[in-house]
Amino acid sequence: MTDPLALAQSAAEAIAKATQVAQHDVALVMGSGWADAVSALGTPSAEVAMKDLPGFPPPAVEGHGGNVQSIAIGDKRALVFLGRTHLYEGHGIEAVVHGVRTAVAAGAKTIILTNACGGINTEYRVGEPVLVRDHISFTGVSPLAGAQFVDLTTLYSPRLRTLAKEIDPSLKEGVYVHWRGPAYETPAEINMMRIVGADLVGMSTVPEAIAAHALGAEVMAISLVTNAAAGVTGEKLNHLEVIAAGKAAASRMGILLRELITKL
Ligand code: 8IG
Repeated sequence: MTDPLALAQSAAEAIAKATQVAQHDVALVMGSGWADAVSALGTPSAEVAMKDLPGFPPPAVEGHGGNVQSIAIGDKRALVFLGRTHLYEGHGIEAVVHGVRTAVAAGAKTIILTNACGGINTEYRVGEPVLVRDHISFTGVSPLAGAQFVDLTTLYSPRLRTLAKEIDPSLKEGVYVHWRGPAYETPAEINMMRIVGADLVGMSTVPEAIAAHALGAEVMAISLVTNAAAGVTGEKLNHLEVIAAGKAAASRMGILLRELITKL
């Protein structure tokens, strides 16, 4: 088996060649619902398909593979990942964190992770972006192996959260639970999550945050609440609702991300 960091290094070299950008400063991983926010970031100078880069697993749906864009934002160079791999796809934890490891190998010192999630905290409205303050792993799957006892006290950078709240003082914060899926939770599971202190629940972000932090990157994560979690409202969960909430919030989120990157 190839060493995961060597594989990330070769993917980073392929990105440098395809984009003609030797080093990127910041990387963004765009979750479902966030794709429309990308147009507010700027015009990409180059785009490369993940399937043409070493180490990225095949797309979940043929013809709907992810891609990576290079975008100049102020005096920063951003690497934008449109699409990610989730634990529930079954490609293993190394595939889930390959994108962020590639981003760090490409030079990124800051990693901004976005996702769509369910709201457990009833103070959140559908379509509201919420900063991740901390997480709870309900998968227990770590991207790290061996005696790497990485401290996670400030995993979600207090500095970046402060910066985001300076730009948008209405931003709330919350604790995100990582759920393997692909099935959503039962109402009883959501009730358990609320009792242990969770505000948001989704199927991504946590392994990527840990892997990026372990490599020394500064991490921010921001969740778009696209549905009330199971049992919260009595309504059933609906994937179309998720997509509609993302479209409605896209320009607000894109402007926030752009401002944040110019102030890094
Ligand atoms: I979008 O309610 C989205 N992703 N686990 N639960 C979990 N993941 C989600 C949810 C949700 N909504």
